[in-house]
Amino acid sequence: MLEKFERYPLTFGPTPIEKLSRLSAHLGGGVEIYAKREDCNSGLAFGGNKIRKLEYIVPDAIATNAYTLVTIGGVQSNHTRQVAAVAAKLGMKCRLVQEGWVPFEDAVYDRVGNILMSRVMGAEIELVNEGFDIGIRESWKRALEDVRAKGGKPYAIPAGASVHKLGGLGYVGFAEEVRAQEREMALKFDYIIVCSVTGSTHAGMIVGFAKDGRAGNVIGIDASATPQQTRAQVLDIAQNTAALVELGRDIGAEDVVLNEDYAYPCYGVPSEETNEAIRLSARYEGMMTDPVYEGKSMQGMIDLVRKGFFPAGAKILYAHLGGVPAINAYSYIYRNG
Ligand code: 5PA
Repeated sequence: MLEKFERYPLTFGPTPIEKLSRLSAHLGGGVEIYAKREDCNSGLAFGGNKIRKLEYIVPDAIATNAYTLVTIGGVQSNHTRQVAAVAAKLGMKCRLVQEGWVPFEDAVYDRVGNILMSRVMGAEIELVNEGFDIGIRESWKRALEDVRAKGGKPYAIPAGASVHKLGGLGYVGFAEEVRAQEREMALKFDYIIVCSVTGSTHAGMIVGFAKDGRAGNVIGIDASATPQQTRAQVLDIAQNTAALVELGRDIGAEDVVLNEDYAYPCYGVPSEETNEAIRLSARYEGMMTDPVYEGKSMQGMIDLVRKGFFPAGAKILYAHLGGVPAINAYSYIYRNG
């Protein structure tokens, strides 16, 4: 589906699919859970889902002769850390706007994890006191203007690389990769679980899996706590991406499955149930997840298994999108494990 698009390799190659046998057994053994390890996809500062998206955006940045990648996220954004790594790898500059999206106060929240690495990688960081919003932000537009005013050549990457014309392509590629792995493994996944916030990961998967009739089998777990906005953004990106890759069929609201039940109490703050899910996956599989994103989709998947949402024997693919560095900024919660 992606043959006509240029890809700049930033990942190691196809990500491994790992069977989570102990977690599956612990949950009653009625379903088979696998994880696709997007968290291990690259050597660029711990990798993650943005690296896969950026492979299709970087050729455009290079073609425009841009010199500074400009993007935005929360203080512990994984996305901004991955953009900082890509800029370093390409020999570009990086300008990051990091807003106060998360009402969480750990003493070292703005010193450790993602933001620490972005600083070490040389990104110029501006902290802005604004709350959570996945839309286009004034602070980001001001940063772009500022780079221009100083004679620089900025390349604009919106939050999560999502509302970018090429932002959905990476996860169309994910679906193609899964199909190839399914052939090798001689199995087919019945459900794909994905954490959704700015939307292009989920949207790309919808388009990629629509190709073999599985759009509705992609179960988005909202971690934004503003699900109406996330749902609308997923639909919009999926429709634009479908047109771009010439999918040959329209994507409609009915193709977007977004479960809203696990984002509480708000974006970036884990519930007690999220923390239990993080501990469960860590203790049964040695697989770490984070309190902002993957802990919530892990919680959602576990709860849906326990509720009997998936039919007996179902094969479930949990997309592990990365994000573990942020757990350092939540040190007090996990001080005793
Ligand atoms: C993020 C996003 P989307 O934004 O594409 O919906 O992906 C959600 C998601 N898992 C899931 C992890 C580990 C993520 O980092 N992170 C954002 C960030 O700034 O880091 C874009 C919000």
